[in-house]
This record gives sequence, C-alpha cells and structure tokens, in this order.
Amino acid sequence: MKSFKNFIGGNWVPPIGGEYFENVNPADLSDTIGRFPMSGSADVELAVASAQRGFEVWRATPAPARGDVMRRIGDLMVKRKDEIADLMTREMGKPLTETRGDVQEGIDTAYYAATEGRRLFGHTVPSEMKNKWAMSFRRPIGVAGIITPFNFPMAIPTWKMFPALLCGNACIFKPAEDVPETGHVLVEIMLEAGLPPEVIQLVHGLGESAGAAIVNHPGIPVISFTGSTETGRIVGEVCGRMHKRLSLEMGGKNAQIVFNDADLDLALEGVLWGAFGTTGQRCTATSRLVLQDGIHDELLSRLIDRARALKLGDGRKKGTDVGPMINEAAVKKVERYVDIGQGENADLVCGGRRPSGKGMDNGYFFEPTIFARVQAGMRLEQEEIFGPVLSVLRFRTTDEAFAINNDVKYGLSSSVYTKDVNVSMRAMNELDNGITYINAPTIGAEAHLPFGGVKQTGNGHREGGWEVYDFYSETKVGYLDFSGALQRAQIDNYLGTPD
Ligand code: UN1
Repeated sequence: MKSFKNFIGGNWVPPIGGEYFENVNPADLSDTIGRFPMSGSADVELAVASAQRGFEVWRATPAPARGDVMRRIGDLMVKRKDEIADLMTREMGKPLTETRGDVQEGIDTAYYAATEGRRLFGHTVPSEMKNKWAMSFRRPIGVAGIITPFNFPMAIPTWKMFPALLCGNACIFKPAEDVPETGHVLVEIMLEAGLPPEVIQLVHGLGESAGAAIVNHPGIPVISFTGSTETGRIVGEVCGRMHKRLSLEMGGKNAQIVFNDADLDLALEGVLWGAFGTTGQRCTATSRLVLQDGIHDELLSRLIDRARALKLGDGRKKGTDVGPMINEAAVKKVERYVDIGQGENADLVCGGRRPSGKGMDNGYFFEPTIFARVQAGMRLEQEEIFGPVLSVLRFRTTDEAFAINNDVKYGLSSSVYTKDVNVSMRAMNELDNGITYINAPTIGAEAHLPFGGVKQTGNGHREGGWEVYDFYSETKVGYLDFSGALQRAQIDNYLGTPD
C-alpha cells in the first residue's frame, strides 16, 4: 500500500508516533488509496517551530513576489487539473465535472491572490494637523492553522491558504482525513511553484488529535476552520480563551423559494443541482424547497420524477449524476434524519434508503431523498443533515416565505425564483443570509466575492474576495509629523476651539 508522509520542517517525514490511517474510495470500499500519518501534538510542535522560521523569511519577501508564487501555483494546477480531479473523485466521490470545478476554484483563487500581491491596499488620509501625514498599511500576523473539510478538498484549502500566504503568513495545513491525497498534491504543487519550504507545513490526521493540537498551540495566532457548527463552537471556545484570531465557516440550512410566476424549468434544474449535487454534502446545499401554492403540486411531482431518474454511482464513470457519501457515519446520520422526518409525519415521497443494485453495497451510496408536507419548525426543517435530503414546504405570501427562510439558526445562502423585480429586491434586503441568489440555486459562489454566512453559520468573517485579506493581515497605522513642533491631537486642532 502506498504510504504518504507529512511535510514538516522542510522535509517529507513520517509521523513521530509511527501510526497511520487508511484512505478508502467511498464508491468502492475494496479500493484503498493509501495510508496517511496519524499525527499528534509532537508533530504539530515541530511544524510550529519550522513555520515560525518560514514566517521570518516569507514576511520579508515583497508581496508582489509572493504573488508571483501564487501565479505559478495556479499555472501548475491548470496543467494538472484533470489528474487532480480524478484523484479527488476517487477519494471523496463527487463526479468528475464537480471535482474539475473544485480544482478550477483553486486556480481562480490562485490568480486572484497573485494580482492582490500588487494591491494589498492601505489608506492615506488627511491628518487634523498641518505638515503631518496619516496612513494605514498591512502587516502579516504569523503562523496560520488551516483546518479544512472533505467536501471541497481543493477550493476550501486554497481559499484559506492563498490569501494567508499572500499576506505574508506561514501555514500549517491539516486536510480532512477523508481527503488527504488532495492535500498532499496541493502542497507538492505549492513547493514546486517556489514557496520556501518552511512556509508550509502539512500535518495529516484526525480532528480530535492533530486538529486539536493546532487549535490549542500558543504559537499559532490565527485559525481558519470550516466544518460543523458543533466543532466550530469548541474551536471558538479555545481560540477565545487564547486570544486567537479565528474565522469559522460552519453549517447551513439553505432554502430555495419558488414563486408562482417563476420559470419552473429553471427552478427544477436549480433544485436538482442545489440539493443533490455533491450528494447534498455542501454547506451551501439546498435542503429546503419552499413552493408557492399555485405551483406546489406541479413542481413537486416533476421534481420527484427527475430525482428518481438520477443515476447513482462511481463519480469516475460516465453518466453518473450522484456519487456516494463520504463515509459510514455520514450515511448513518442521514438514515437517522429519515427516521426523524417520518416520526414528524412528513411525507417521504422519494428515496429514503441505501440503494440496492450492482456495486451499490460496496460504497456509501444513499438515494436522493425528498420529504413533502414538511412544516416549519420540524427538526427535519431546522437541522443540518449534510446529505441528499430535501424538505418541501408550501407558502402563500411573500412574508410567509421569507419568514420560513429566516427562521433557522443558520444563514449561509438562499435562492429565490421569480420574475418580479420587486420581490427579488425585497429578498436581497430581507433574507438573513450571507449570499442570496435570484433565479439561481443556493450554490454557485465565485472566488472573487466574499463567501460566508450570518448567525450560527459563521463568526462574522468572510472567505474569498477582498475581505479575506483583512482577516489574514494586521492593520497598522503610521503617523509622520514633519512640522518640527509638538502638535497635540484633539487639542492643537487647526480649527481651534472657541473659548
Ligand atoms: C460549500 O458549500 O461547502 O458555493 C462550499 C459554491 C462553492 C463553494 C461551496 N464554490 O458554489
């Protein structure tokens, strides 16, 4: 079996404890991809010491030169796009079209970061005083701990690490244990592109051990975490106690609202992609479909027909629409919610079980599942499932639909299908989400815009776009007084104060 290593201290090294975990293809459990280091706090200790050395080198490298490295990373990813997509599908299951998109998001992020190396704007503003200048500029912070999930194995690590690196920080990267090979290849590419070796450390392992060691280490002042709201809360508590800067990206319970006047063909394509793409394992997945009275029955019946016809299978095979889930625990969680939904008297109208058929019992497959007659407030309607389960609700008025959208503890994305410009603009204003799509599904974020959500989806930060560069840099202000006199702010103001 192929054995992989960590990248710590500028070298590919085995884990100090000598333990490994196996990485298996979720579409074919007889296909083992390799064994990966089960790292712990001793490995993290070495990684921190090395990253601190790397940081000293990297912070002294001009930002445009750091941007050049990002550009070369992008170029290498372009060259290896299909190869990476294939290995990504093998280790996490989603079809090749989707993994190609995932790599493309990494490429877009790299090129965006490259150009940001020549911007990284501060401000120059007038001073209250004569002959005095006032300005703000950015400084890097130090070592950033990057902890990422399995569902976007390239997009999410890149949209955290490239901005962190561009700003001059060093990174310690722990990819999810379900997608370690994609993490391995990403680090390989970063090194080949010319990133100084100690600027990046790759530490494989589980969240409870390797991840916890990173979060708890005092030498890592910045943490970026994407995962469940439950784990995010623990990460947040530790970072709060330790005064760390923290960006959290967590759960979602995203709704697609369809009005009577909507283009139903478009809405149907949107919900199929939003709910069952990536087998529903996205924080941006559509897990609630909110239909207006007049089109409810027609759209629901067309949706059931189309969902039943989706082809489950190996994402590397032509014709597969929906791949497997990531692991047994994920399937069990979905099964639990199917029971919960039935217990709440929602109507199971499609799927709801592991499929039978050739090869299906050799992978973590689950049928696209639809519950109709779901009521606002049911657990099925409130809680994140992270699987191919869609709840369908009915509404009469715009106010009612918006209230359903907003009455959950999450607030990542929302989607509204209508031709009415007034309703569209009201949705933009009134829906409590970080992202609202009009006539497009709940997924589709682009790399150059801020990504993130409100309420318990996040903690106020955004990834992607220009905002993430604020998270990874410390603002410093400089005042330069060339008057040759003591000028007291707020006191020797040129306007004077009337006596
Ligand atoms: C996620 O849902 O976990 O929103 C991330 C999108 C993607 C990122 C999704 N680019 O379209």
